[in-house]
Amino acid sequence: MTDPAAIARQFAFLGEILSVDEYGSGNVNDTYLVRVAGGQGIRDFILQRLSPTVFPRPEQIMHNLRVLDNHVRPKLLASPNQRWELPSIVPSLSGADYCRDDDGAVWRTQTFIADTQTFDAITSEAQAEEAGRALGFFHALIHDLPAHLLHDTLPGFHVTPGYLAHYAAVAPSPPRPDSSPEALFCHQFIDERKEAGEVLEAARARGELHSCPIHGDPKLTNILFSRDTGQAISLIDLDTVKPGLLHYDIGDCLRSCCNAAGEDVPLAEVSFNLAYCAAILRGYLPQVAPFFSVADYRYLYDAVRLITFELGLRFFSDHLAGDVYFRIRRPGQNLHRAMVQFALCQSIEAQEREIKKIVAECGKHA
Ligand code: GN1
Ligand code: MG
Repeated sequence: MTDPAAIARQFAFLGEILSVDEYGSGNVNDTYLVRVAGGQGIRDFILQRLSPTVFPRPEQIMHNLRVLDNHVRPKLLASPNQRWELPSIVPSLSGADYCRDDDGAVWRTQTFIADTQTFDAITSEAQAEEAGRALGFFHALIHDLPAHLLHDTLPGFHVTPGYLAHYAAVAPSPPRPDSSPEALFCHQFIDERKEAGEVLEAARARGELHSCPIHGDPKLTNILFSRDTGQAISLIDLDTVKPGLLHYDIGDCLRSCCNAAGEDVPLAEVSFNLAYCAAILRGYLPQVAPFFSVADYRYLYDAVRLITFELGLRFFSDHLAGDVYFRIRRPGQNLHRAMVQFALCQSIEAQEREIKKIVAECGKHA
């Protein structure tokens, strides 16, 4: 294991490194907070080792970050009244955007956006509306970014039929007789819904939905809220900014923010909160109205149901495959995470009519 403090010393910080500590709750990369004392006082930075298992071409991620920065920064400078921040890349001592350790893994450093906080669960409609507004603002910022400039850093990401094929390859069929009741539940849950896994890709193939640059991972803990005003002022974790469907993002934001208890909680606490769903769409839709089509509205319910199902499927498949993709902190965690997403999916399905009504109402006012 490479020493993160030794890696931190390879970046061009203007000052003395005071500490390097593990940080955050990400499931994929290794993340550290680097505290530096310099001329302007103490400043924090985020140092990350990009997961080589998940991202086999990490240099493409760094390329995309540069492309994103070049596209977004002039727009932000042109509208100084709108507080929105983008983490900047801190160069290495040799002037590169990243370093490699002895194992070849890529490490990069970005500025930490000061005076902000993240939340594990939404606690008010105002906060939910901010989360939705932030995603919509981000979509508007990147919508005109020419997609051909971006590498596909994670082929197949959010293409549900591909995850179903992976599940079929790792799942014993029929399920092993000694499977736990939880595992049997997951097998059956997936089996009953596998046809629905096509819904967004089929709409894309029919030309109803179109590919455009997206964030890829706009879950609640990737939204930064200002400590002063409570406004959402940044979306971080930009590794999956690449072409996709807006529905992957809005589906993921709704599944994450409307699961009022959070992502790793007892099953009894899981439910999809309709008031937060309405608030998120109230914040989101006006931002994207100029480029959101009638078909885009039509697939919103499908998006939140599908992305929730898909994440459960991804967690369960990884559990079956031996926890090779999502980091676990205790045995069986990916099975439990899958159960949480499937319980949330059931809550979404049970409220289908209400969710569609909310979409229709919010659509009228956007
Ligand atoms: C992973 O690394 P992190 O925690 O931001 C995953 C997302 C999932 C999320 C669930 C590249 O994101 O797709 O929604 O876990 N990222 C990747 O918590 O697979
Ligand atoms: Mg991520």
